[in-house]
Amino acid sequence: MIDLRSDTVTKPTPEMREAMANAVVGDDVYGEDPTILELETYAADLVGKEAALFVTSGTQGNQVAVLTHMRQGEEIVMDEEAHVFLYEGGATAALAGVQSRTLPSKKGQIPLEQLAGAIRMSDVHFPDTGLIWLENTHNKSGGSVLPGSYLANVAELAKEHQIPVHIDGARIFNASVAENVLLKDIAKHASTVQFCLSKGLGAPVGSILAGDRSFIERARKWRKRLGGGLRQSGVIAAPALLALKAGFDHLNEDHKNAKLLANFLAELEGFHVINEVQTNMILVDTTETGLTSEDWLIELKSQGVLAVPYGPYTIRFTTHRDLSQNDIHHAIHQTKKAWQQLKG
Ligand code: TLP
Repeated sequence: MIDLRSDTVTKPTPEMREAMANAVVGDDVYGEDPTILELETYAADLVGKEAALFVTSGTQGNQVAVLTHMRQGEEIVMDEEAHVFLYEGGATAALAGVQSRTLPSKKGQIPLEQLAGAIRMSDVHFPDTGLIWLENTHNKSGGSVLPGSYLANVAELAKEHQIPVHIDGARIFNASVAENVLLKDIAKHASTVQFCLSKGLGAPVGSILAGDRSFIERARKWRKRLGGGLRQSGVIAAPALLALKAGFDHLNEDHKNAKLLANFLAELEGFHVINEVQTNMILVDTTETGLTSEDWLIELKSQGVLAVPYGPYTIRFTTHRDLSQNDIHHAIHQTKKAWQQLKG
């Protein structure tokens, strides 16, 4: 099987497994796990923040951020296709009791006038705007990168209104590599950033939430309340630390592979690649084939290729570090077979 469902499907490398076996550990709830402490310090430095917290997942990192930044009844401004709005089970409402103000965006970029217009005035009738949310890369539009100029403009607006900005940087490494900018230069536009260790980097578990020291101390308490205070978690921090220290230039390969696959898919009659492939995702619209994404996914699976539906007529393909260029050539070959089967 060539698994293009997500970059979350990677398996730890032999080196990562060795690091897990040899990890020096302690009880992290007592703040005594040296490997976790090293990972948190390393990660904070990488994104230019004072402190960082290891969390179990991107979702937990995002939700701890919301809980720490906000109070019940406040409002978050975000784009209507944000992962936190679409794919986190309504957690912001269920856990933090906050309201989401969702606005249309182009590839994750809400036009600035609309963003400014959504910030609430002080009035007894209105919720207070407690947070502005950005996602980089932007998943639903196919891994789009938010330009530095846009981040800077949002940061300026937020500063003017004294509202914190959070970046859901589940794939911030892809953004950094695609634009050739330092992580720090992306993260500097936000008060807090969440990034995933278990996506492009290939670590098996975990994410990081980074921000200033006092924020991270309060976040630590929220993580505990959510059951995310782990004990000898150095065993899962060790492979992540290894992955971070090894650097992430290898993501360029994933991006090249995505372009290779996209070029092929665009040539299949009735398939339309609807995103500009900037990182590791390809979105294909199948409407013109007269078949739904589910129809295609069933046939693709029987040919040994896995992908996910991103709408009734949209398929997402995602490249990652467990797929070589040869695997992509094989996926192309098998996709051709699927096409011949259904349309040939
Ligand atoms: N995204 C997953 C699915 O949930 C859609 C994927 O396969 O892309 N923020 C962003 C931008 C994400 O893409 C994801 C995962 C998360 C947060 C949540 O991370 P986890 O899965 O670690 O909770």
